[in-house]
Amino acid sequence: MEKRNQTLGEFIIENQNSFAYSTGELSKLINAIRLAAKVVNHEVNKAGLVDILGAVGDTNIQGEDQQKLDVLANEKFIQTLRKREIVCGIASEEEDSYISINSSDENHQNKYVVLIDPLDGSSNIDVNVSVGTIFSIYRRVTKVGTPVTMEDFLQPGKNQVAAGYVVYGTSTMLVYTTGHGVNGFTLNPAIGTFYLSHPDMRFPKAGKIYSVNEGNYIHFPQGVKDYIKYCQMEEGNRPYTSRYIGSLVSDFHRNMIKGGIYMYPKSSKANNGKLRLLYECNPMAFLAEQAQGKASDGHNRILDIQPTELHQRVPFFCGSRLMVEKVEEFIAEAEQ
Ligand code: P6P
Repeated sequence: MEKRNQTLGEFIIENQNSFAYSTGELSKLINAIRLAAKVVNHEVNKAGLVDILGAVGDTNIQGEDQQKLDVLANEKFIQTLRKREIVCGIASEEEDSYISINSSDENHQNKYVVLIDPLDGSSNIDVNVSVGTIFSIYRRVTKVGTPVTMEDFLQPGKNQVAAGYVVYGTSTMLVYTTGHGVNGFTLNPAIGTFYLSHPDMRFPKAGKIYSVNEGNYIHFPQGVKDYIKYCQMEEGNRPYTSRYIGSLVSDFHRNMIKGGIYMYPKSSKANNGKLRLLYECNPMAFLAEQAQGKASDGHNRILDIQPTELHQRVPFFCGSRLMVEKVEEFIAEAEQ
């Protein structure tokens, strides 16, 4: 029987034994993310009313203007995760390097590292367009009880034990996977509870929506240009529909429900594209594959890429499997 209206808390408990290494810590970690999501949701929803819109006048390591809400979301997630004695390290888009968290209890050694994009799409904040939080969870690979090292963070995406996002949209949803499918929970703001609203989410195998910033068209590789023209041709079930919100989480979420492909290709302006492998592409790729979709850099499976730097960027093609395979065909053909 489908358990709609099951709360996120009930769902976590019921599925705890399916988690890899089910020692209850991963459940506590997902619960911590749930709490931080509610706190950030509260701030995002009132952003227009209090002085947290706009930029802080500082830039992050990406050289991007930090929005006040970016900084606030970053602080809330780090604070919540740090307090719960579950993680031994955190990496964030908003932090130059990773944060090492030593357990205050020498008998309880934390085993998980979390990588987050605390508020993705923040350029949309001041224009009231949806934004999101993306998270990615690994077990550490270095010796438990010792301080984390960069090696704990530079793991290929296929090692993730959990990943998900929060989309602060017309409603606030938390969507995540622990490697056993993808489930979506909608927040009832009146009582602050997430309810299972989208069980077992799947990408439709094909779709008719393509999401890409076509303002960069002339800078794209030829194969990507050819695919975009293919999407626009009057042929069969085409032309497709172009939808681009400028917020990865929102474009991904819509495409997973309706079918579609999201693309952030490399270009002559950005040789590795814009999206970061560790805390944007890997978690979204894990979700995509768990939802029967696909995620590649145009040639290789995202989850197989061995990271070399914390903030490295990769070209990103993600969504309905047949659409990702089609753009890969165009890219390969153009490179022959
Ligand atoms: P552009 C937001 O900054 C983000 O990382 C994604 O959420 C979004 O899809 C993309 O960048 C938008 O980038 O260059 O098209 O404005």
